Amino acid sequence: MSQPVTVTRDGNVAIVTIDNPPVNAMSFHVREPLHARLLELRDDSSVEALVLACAGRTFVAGADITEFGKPIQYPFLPEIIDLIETFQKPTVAAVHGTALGGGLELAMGCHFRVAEASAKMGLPEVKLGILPGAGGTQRLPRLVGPSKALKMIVSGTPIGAKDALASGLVDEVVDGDLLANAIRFAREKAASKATLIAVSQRDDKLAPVRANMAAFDAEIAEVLKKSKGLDAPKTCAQSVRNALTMPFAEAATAERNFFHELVKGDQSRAQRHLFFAEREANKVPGVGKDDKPRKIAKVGVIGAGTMGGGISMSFVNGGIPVTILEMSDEALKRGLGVIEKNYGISVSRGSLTEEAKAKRMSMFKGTTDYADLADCDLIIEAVFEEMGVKEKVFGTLDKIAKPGAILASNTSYLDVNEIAKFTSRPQDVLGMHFFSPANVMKLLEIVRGSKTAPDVIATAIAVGKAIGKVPVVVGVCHGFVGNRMLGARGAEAEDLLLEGATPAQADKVFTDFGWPMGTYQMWDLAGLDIGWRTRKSLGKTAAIGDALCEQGRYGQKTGKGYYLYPDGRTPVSDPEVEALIVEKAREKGINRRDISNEEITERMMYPMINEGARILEEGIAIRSSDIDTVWVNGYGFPVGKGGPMFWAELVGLPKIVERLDYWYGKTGKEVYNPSPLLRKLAAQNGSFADATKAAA
Ligand code: TC6
Repeated sequence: MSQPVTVTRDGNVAIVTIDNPPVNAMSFHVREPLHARLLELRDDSSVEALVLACAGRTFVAGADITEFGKPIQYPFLPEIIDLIETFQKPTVAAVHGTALGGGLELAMGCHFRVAEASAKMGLPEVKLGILPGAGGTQRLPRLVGPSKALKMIVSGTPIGAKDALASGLVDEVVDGDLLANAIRFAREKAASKATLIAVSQRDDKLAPVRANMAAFDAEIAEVLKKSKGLDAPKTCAQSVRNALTMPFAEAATAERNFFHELVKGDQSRAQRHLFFAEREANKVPGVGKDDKPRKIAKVGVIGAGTMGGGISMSFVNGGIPVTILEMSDEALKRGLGVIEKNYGISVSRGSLTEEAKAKRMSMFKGTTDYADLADCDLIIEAVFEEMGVKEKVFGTLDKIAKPGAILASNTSYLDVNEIAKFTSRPQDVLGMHFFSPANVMKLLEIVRGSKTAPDVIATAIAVGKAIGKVPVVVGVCHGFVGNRMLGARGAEAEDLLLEGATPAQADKVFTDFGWPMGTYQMWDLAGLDIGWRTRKSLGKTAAIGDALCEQGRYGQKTGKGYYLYPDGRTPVSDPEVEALIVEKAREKGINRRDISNEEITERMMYPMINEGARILEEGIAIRSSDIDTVWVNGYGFPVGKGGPMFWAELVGLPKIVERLDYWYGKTGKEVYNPSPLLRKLAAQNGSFADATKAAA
């Protein structure tokens, strides 16, 4: 193994190189030698300048997240950065790849930063439920100004080298040899003998803002608008504010204390869990390094409706041209028109230029002829959810698609193994289940059929990541992971109303929990007629849901459903619906009673956990963290609670089983019958992760 920290010399310039693959995280085994070498170099009079660089694909991408929550060993990162600031000779960070979190904090400890044009810099700690704890909230405002620092730290979004140069974060952007340029830069600074000012001592960008704290507080209120329920964004903002109101050392100590508080909290544990969960989801048993992804240069999408259009936009946004097939010229024109309109909205919001819109539109080709899909590497169908329709589509695709083309269904519920049988190449068939709006939602459920080839799974993961999705591989069952659990979550929604809850009360329990909306709001958004049609086809009924549809109340699209929508979007409780609920309860002989918020949680969220446990038990999900990844990225489960399975463990599996048993005893409904796995884990005080390990 190579040394994590080495020192080389180029004349009077010392070059310290960190080499800790894959992303040069600042683990203890880097911090210890780095601290020791820096001490030596600071006091070495033959060294006139220092360059801090990294080997491999990136500059330091942060502290080592795996060390969080454990006792951290000395030397700590803030001490190392403080040590760099004591150098009385120029120190220069040479930044390539991504300087993130503790990595950027390290670079800001240097007097100067030189970056490659492709480099990205940011403080993404907020996404892990923490704040930059090594001076980042203090040094970044001094370099780029408090307003920009506030936005960068609260959003966690990195900026590019050009922006970093313009805002003062870096001093030079280079196109050629980064190290050679950083050495040249360091040598020039040493030769100039100019006074060196540590970043912590700078005040020029703080002073003007200090003069109008009310305006800055208004900026804080604005950036915190989207951070509902999360502690880290608020703490980040507070810490940046401290840069204006406290001396550096005092504010840095406060920052460190905030860090320690946040890192041990449940929200940060949840968000760190999600960080690793997302990466773990790419590791699929039976898919190895030798299963190289196939090349996807051109994609075909069948269906230009809401899903097909959104899927097509996702690929085009990711730089992959798309041929969209529709049944008629009118349908095609309508579909492409909607896509153009959507891009137009982005232009009007300023997130896309007219040129970029024109370029994207030029990457779509519309057709009504299947033969035009013959050169596509991946073809995804997004047509009507009916096996007969899928049979026709896949039978035709089998005839026209080139050998090796991947044939995917965007089905939400249907059996992918059945669909694969409609072709002579089941090894090339899989499910790629996108979530609406497909150009926005990050989740991609990759449904692995019994015959799907490993390299087809590898390709779906690779192309999914390339277009910015979060892929999770799941097995074949009705509704896969997400929709199957969603069904369990909504199973008691009708009865809760009949027994005494109101849509507004139950939905508030959900929004207070951190969901973007509650069940009835979600149904109104999706369209109540969809469930009504399904119920009718299955011979099922739902007293309230059916009655609403019979009155033409299909949800938002008709201006009323469980709620009224006077402005088209915002739900308002409707006394008529409440009267309807009372009437239906009376018809059924149900005495309505007060339903507590706790009961709503137990009867909606615990069955969802139970279904998750069944899914895990059946091997439909590979690991419990995959289920969490599905729910956070596809259904708005609050990140600060880490996904349903992580949250279940916070609540306590014994408690969940006890309450499921209670409701099962009372109602006899199968959704409450605890799965054997859940019961076993609760009895053993075990975790879902243990169950995954045991199964592996
Ligand atoms: C911080 O710095 C706080 C400081 C205050 C201190 C007081 N630690 O994402 P990839 C692993 S907080 C440990 O697939 P990419 C990752 O799990 C930190 N491990 O690669 C994966 O492991 P696997 C602030 C880490 O090229 C492997 O590296 N920094 C860390 O798609 C490859 O990762 C961040 O939040 C880490 N810091 O993207 C940045 N980072 O192969 C977090 C990565 O065993 N990192 N790993 O599965 C990233 O955003 C991305 O990894 C990336 C590279 C953009 C650097």
